[in-house]
Amino acid sequence: MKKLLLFSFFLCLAWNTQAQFEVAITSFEEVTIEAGVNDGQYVDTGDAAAAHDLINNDGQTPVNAAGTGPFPLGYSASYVPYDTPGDGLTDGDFVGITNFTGTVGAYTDGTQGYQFSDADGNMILTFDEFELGGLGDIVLSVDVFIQETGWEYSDGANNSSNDVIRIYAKNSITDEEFDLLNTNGFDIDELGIEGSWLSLNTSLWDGVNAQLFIEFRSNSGSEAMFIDNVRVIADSVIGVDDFTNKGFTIYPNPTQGEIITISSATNQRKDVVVYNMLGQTVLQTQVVNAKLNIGSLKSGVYMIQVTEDGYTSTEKLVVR
Ligand SMILES: [Ca+2]
Ligand SMILES: [Ca+2]
Ligand SMILES: [Ca+2]
Ligand SMILES: [Ca+2]
Repeated sequence: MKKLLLFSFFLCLAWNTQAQFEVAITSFEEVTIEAGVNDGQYVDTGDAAAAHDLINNDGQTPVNAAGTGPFPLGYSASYVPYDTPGDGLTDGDFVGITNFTGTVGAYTDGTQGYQFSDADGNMILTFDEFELGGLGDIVLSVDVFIQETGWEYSDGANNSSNDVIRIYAKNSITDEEFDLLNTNGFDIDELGIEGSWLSLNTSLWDGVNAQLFIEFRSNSGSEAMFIDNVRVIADSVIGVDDFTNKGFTIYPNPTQGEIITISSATNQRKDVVVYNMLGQTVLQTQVVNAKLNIGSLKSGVYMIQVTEDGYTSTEKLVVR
């Protein structure tokens, strides 16, 4: 843990402000919803008394999708019953990717979003892991529309008397969780969050992979929530400007070979340290002829720190 903190600190020093970098985005437009083809109610064919992953059913609204586009972010749904199981999603519910605008008016991006409703238990949407290696000042944002209706206060019990919405990010390394919204212990009716689009956002852990989870516990068709426009954006990237300014270049990067070249304007002796994404040193050496042997590194994302003549800079290194 100590190493990780130190690692984060020096990365902060090395990072420069850049234009925004899009990392992972979904607007729930991966699959086009068409009337009579893949819309209407979703009927779970699994056992409502047992926790299980939900599968897409032919001819029904899809609940899972693989990511598409330049910054793909896929997602998959699962179900966890109440302590005393109810019908779950086996009774047919309006959940999954949707173009229904009767409640929300319009989506915040595009023509589709994702709906949760009447889970008679817990419906959970798990998003693909965000790859954040080499990136900093990361922001996760989610647009949410919570239907205006009468919700029930939650005392934390996993039963049909409790309605809970929880949207949170999880650090893939430490398992630390951070809530964007958690109505447990509250009555949604009293939070002033119903009936309009809310844009929730939070900073994520620099350089560390993370995941988004959305959990929905409800027992009524009038209790619905819509999600759209999930975005992970980075505002900075490791010292590109420093490398450019000092004439530092590392190539090839990404690399598939055993030798990379680290050149600079003055080409003096360089101290090189390579860290893995846990901040652990995996290679430490001096480079005198601009050639660095990285044959000992497994495939993955690393940080390479180069010091020459008292000047230090850090860059992401991808080994394939
Ligand atoms: Ca959308
Ligand atoms: Ca249901
Ligand atoms: Ca209400
Ligand atoms: Ca309820």
